[in-house]
Amino acid sequence: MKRTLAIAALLCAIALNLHAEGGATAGAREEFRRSGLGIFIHWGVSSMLGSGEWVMTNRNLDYEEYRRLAGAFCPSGFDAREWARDIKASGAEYVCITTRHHDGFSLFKSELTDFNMVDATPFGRDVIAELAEACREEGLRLHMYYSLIDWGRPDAPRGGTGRGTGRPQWDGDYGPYLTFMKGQLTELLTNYGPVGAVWFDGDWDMPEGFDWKYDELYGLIHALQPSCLIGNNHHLAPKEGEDIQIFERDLPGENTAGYSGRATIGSLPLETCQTMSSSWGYAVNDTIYKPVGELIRYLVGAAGRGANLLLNIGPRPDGTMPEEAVLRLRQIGEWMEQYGHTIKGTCAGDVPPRDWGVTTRKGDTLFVHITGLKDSSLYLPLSCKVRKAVCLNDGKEIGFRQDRDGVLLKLGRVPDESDHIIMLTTSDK
Ligand code: JFZ
Repeated sequence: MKRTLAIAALLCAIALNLHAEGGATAGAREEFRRSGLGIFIHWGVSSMLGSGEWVMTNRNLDYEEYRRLAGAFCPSGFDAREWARDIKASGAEYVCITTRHHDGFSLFKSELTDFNMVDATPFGRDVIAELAEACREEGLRLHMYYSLIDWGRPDAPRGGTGRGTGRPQWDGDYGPYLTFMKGQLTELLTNYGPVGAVWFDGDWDMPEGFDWKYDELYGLIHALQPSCLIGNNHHLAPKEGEDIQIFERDLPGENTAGYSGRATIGSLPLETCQTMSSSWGYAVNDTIYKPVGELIRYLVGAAGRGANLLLNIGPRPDGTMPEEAVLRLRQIGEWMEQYGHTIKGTCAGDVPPRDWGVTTRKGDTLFVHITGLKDSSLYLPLSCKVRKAVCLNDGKEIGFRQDRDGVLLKLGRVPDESDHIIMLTTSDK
């Protein structure tokens, strides 16, 4: 009896502990944390207008006329396998795609609205089904962006955006729209195999205090796929039921884009999303892409803050990815091939982010990522002992001098690579 009790108590303690650490999503959270890089895709009928994914509200397009765009959406160059291969080549571990953005267009077959890829377009193919299959083949996890906002549905909450699309007045009853979203989420989590994460967006559109009933939405997701992660781009501290914390156009701790001022960093796995060019969704004149060195520094900067980078591409209306984007995927991939192990599976390192760069740690190895230094030596405050220092860019050992408070690295020259990496083997003092 005593033994049974003890075992029961132990099981209970394990269950409680599991719950505190993420319960059924604990494993998926850790896998996510180790991922380093994901690729974001913004694509839909809005891509056809070539002015970004906010074109419907930015230009006050009529909601009924907008739906007719779908009748011309026939992306003859769409090839999910090519997307997945190009993405895989970057070293990314997952893909997050807009299954439905604020304009309300669903990229997947849905019984709950005709405004979807299969029923409303001459293309008639389920893009999400094809991408899910291609991702499985390439070993990429699939994440689903899902908008809470809908600028075309009369029953969707009327927030700060989408006010000029001609929809009839909202009656204030959230029930029918909530039912619609639950129906769609059920489709998404039932018809496409394992979903790595659902990525909500649009919370910020309604006045503070509006109840989106996350308990019901999140509960449904975890009931359908217990290990599916939930993230929400609400720019606030994580809410109950969420598995990851999302930052937008900012590295955790920064607030350059003005979105992250209220987001205190919690203990959940972190992700920050950023564009390769300026726009999320395809824009004809959005041709200036960030140099690959800048993207690598952003990726490294995220890793040094314990975050994954979700790097965006806006495919063209014909379904192809801009060459500039494909080139960068390849270049990032070449870098990852050599140095991916210095960010994937690491945690933020001993030295907090500095102007010169960041640190990441894996076991007894500390990686020093020097991304902006105009000196040939660098002093690091450290409480551990350094046994060995190797420059990964040329494989050579470098000199160092240790004192009570840290170590002076003698780099031998002023670093000029996108990321000059020094690998330190450390031990306790
Ligand atoms: C959101 C979307 O609106 C955007 O289209 C894109 O999908 C991006 C990844 O996420 O961006 C936001 C989020 C919040 C605000 C503005 C844009 N905001 O608070 O004003």
